[in-house]
Amino acid sequence: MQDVAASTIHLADYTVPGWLVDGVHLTVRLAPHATRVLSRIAFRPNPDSPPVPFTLHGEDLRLIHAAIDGQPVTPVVTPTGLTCDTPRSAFVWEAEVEIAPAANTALEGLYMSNGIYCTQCEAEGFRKITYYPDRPDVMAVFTVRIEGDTPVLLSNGDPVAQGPGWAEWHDPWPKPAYLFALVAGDLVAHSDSFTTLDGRCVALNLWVRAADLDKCEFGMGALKRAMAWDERVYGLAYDLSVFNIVAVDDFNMGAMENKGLNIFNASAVLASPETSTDADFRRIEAIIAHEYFHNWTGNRITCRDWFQLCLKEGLTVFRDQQFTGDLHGHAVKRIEDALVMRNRQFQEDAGPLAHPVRPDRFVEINNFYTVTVYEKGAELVGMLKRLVGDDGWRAGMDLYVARHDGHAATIEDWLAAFQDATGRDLTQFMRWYEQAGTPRLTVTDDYADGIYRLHIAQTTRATPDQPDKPPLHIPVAIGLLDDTGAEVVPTTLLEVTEAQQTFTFDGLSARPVPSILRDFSAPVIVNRTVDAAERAFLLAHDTDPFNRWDAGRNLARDMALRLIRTGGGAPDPGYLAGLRATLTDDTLDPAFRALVLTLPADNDLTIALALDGTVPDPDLIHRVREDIRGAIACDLTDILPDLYAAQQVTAPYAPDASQAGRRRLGNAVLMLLSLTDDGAAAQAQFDAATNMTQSLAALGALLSVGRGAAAAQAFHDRWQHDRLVMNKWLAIQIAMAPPEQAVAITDALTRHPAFDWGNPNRFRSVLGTLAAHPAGFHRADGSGYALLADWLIRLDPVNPQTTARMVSAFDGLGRFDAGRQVAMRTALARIRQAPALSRDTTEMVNRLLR
Ligand code: 0A1
Ligand code: ZN
Repeated sequence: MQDVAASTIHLADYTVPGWLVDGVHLTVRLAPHATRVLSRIAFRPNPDSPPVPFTLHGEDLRLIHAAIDGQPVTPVVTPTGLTCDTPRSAFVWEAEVEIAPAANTALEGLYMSNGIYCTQCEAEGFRKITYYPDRPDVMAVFTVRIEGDTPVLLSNGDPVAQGPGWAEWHDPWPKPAYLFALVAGDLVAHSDSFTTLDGRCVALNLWVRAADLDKCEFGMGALKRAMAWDERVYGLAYDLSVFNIVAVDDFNMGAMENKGLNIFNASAVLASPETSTDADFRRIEAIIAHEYFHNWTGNRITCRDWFQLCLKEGLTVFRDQQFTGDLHGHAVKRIEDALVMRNRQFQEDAGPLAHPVRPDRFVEINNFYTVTVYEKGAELVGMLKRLVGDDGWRAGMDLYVARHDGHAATIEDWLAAFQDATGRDLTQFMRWYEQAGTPRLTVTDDYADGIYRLHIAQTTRATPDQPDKPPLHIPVAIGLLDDTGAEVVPTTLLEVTEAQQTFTFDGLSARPVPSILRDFSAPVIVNRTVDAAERAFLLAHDTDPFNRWDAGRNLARDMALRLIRTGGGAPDPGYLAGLRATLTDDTLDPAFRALVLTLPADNDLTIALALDGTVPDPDLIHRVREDIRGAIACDLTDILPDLYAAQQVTAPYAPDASQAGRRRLGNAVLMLLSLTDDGAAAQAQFDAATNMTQSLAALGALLSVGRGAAAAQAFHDRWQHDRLVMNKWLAIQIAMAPPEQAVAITDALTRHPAFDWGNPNRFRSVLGTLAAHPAGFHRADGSGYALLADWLIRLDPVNPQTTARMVSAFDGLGRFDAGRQVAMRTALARIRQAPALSRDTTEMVNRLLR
């Protein structure tokens, strides 16, 4: 195990770079086992820095030679970089190094995926390509020459020249090394173009393997929609003559925003109705937009240091959420984003891995690409927008871009732009970036003599390293309804800044029904004792769609928690009646109705129990959820067949919101129908399906009632040559497995010929799906933990990043009963003892076990 404490990096220790780069010339001579990288870099001392020795980052490089101003030098080389005596004035550094992309299984730096050379440099991968000051506040103009015998040779920026076996690229926009990219391979392009608002024609290419050319059209359309949206909404246009996207099979994350050359996990860009679900289409569009939006929020304005990761990620997620909402409807999108927060981010906040949106220390920054930095980071941006209003938001964004274009910025810079543009004091708001944990608002109310008062108290529990939590500046949107559902006070933003505060509304003729935290206006938990009748009233009448949905979810949640606490029982008639009324209300968007039908996730219930001091029992939680599903299926048996039939789409498949919403509701109903018809409707749908949404949903429904064997085999036989579809085939068998069989099924699938565990998508489809199956993973006998640990120990030397991310599956540590705690600790201790455990995984295990 490594000495991690010694290598912890602290935000407080930031110092400006000692040397700046005026220009970079790279020549890359490609060969699978011996690629040569020649660099020529113009350095000058940073006038803002005291004199410091010249050091460059570098890892896994074989230095062939180095020179300064043409004179050979012999630097001192260490496993993490080199130092060298240099003049105290500007000079040109030259180096030649050798690397072995074919042996790079970590998928960081230059590596090979199915014969295609590609790079991943965020966060600190460039140092595996050549010696360089690999930090985001060193920005430089890059010129790149690639030499190789593949038909396509790509890098950032604009193409300069090319000939047989070589190509040159020049990126005029100064950038940090993490945005460098190179791709070379036997690829073909789906091409198109986009004309910017100021009339420039941009060539667009989506580069794929020839067999995937029929899966590019949707992604290209998504890119063009994103380009037009960013111009229209933010006045931000693309800034090069060409925008290239490349699909690769082996990739640790979804995609990467390299300047002018985005590299995508194939699963995040390739789409066709036969092989992709509606959810895939939506996700692909959002990721393409996300990476494109980074061109301004991340690339033109980048981060000063990696502690500021949320500066680009929170803002860019917020922008992609806005984009999806604008295109497909805000209500459903807001509910989905809130579900991610509640089911995943609140869990992270409540466990040993809790960290602020802007962390102040790390060992390995790759471990901080989290739901807290990304999704909670986006929530902070959304709260800021609510606080400054739409005009203030645009003024602040414009000022932020004008001030920091071409520079590396901080969260302080970000908030200062809004403070200066709007005059609002954001000092207290800054705490959101520094303070981990989910605030809890306790809300009570009273009414007398026409005056209604809301009392709001805020608390945030201690999190690792942060025992005390001063109050936050929380925008709480509320509305007040009368007993017919009419708004007596329309949506109003309350600004909660104190530990306890009272808000008064006068002139009311009767006690109103409050609708609190409308549109999920802040990432907080609201504690308010509300009876089922009031919840049912809001489910029927709330004028805020988010809170209308939330009323139904709270009804279900209160009921589930009650049944869990009492060990079982019958569901509330009030809940079932509310559900019936909502599902049969054809004025409501089917996607919204599908969301109302979705029960609170196991994770959500687990956290609620743990926060209230009850030790959650994963088996019981699962059983109660299943019992409720069974009761719903029984109670609604008279309406389900018609409801299902009404959602069937006869028009040719389109992944639009209208069709997708109907399929979503239809498939949610199908899951219930299967409980009462032994899977007959699901089998019929499976047999007739002409698109992946219908086919996969039917397979899932069949598997969920133990009738999926034949369908699973048929699905396998049809799709065994399609790597992306086979990921779905692997995952769904585990996701739908009964808890007591999930580990055995996972284990069996790891022996299936399709399980190529070095491929991150495959690994996640199998082990990641087990980790996301709460009752399957948290088996009382510890078998789920043991199986995951076995595989993580095997994966770590091959791919530390993916291993470390998946170790977070153990973050229930501290939440469950003593037996499970011991089993989790045993599994983690085994991982910790693995020989030469990576720094990535070591940090995660240590944070979990501290
Ligand atoms: N910046 C990318 C995500 C990303 C992050 C890290 C990676 O490798 C460690 C790869 C991609 C995004 O936000 O889309
Ligand atoms: Zn991003």
